[in-house]
Amino acid sequence: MSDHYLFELEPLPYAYDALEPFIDEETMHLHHDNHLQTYINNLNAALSHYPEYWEYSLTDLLQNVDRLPVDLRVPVLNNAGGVYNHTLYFATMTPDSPGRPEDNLATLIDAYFGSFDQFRNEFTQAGLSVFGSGYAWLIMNQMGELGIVTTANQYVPLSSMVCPLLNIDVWEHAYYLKHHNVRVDYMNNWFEVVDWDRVNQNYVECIRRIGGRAGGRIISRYY
Ligand code: MN3
Repeated sequence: MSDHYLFELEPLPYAYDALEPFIDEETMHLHHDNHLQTYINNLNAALSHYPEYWEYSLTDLLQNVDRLPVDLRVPVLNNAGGVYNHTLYFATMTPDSPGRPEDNLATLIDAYFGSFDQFRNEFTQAGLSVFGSGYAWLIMNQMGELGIVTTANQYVPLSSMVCPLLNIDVWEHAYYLKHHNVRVDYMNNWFEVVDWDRVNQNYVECIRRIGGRAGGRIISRYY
């Protein structure tokens, strides 16, 4: 992915059928090649009239949305959000999932949620609570603390104080072909393919980006 305009679709980091039987091949084709491509096309189309933003990364666009020209705000929220959210979603799945976090991340999740099973239960409840289309997220704040949030549509919990580590797309297009309307089955299957190593890398990057004082404390405790 070029990190600014013109944004381009990157291939998946694994084969379309690599997440079978948990996430089906046809869904991955449609989701990546059609849905994500459409967000990229729409974002490029919106930005094409505003060369002054062609150097902006997705993060720059999303963090400065209130300062953009009025005509750009909704297209950026929807489409830069759509690109960011799907890129994270596809990047944090893998056919080689260890099934649960390991090492430092496991320690952190235990510290903030009690246990991985408790985290998994809370995260699943969050995903099920999204009415309509949206996402559930594992996020880190500027204190280095972990939390679970949900968002509607393509909104992103991304700011100078919040950094996303992991998300699950609970729009129906993410699961309807295989799991029909049973979102909990999809979420249970998704947990089998989460790339916890990647989530741990995201945590380290988030500490770098927004970590601040307390982030340093967490780093020195766990790294
Ligand atoms: Mn989607």
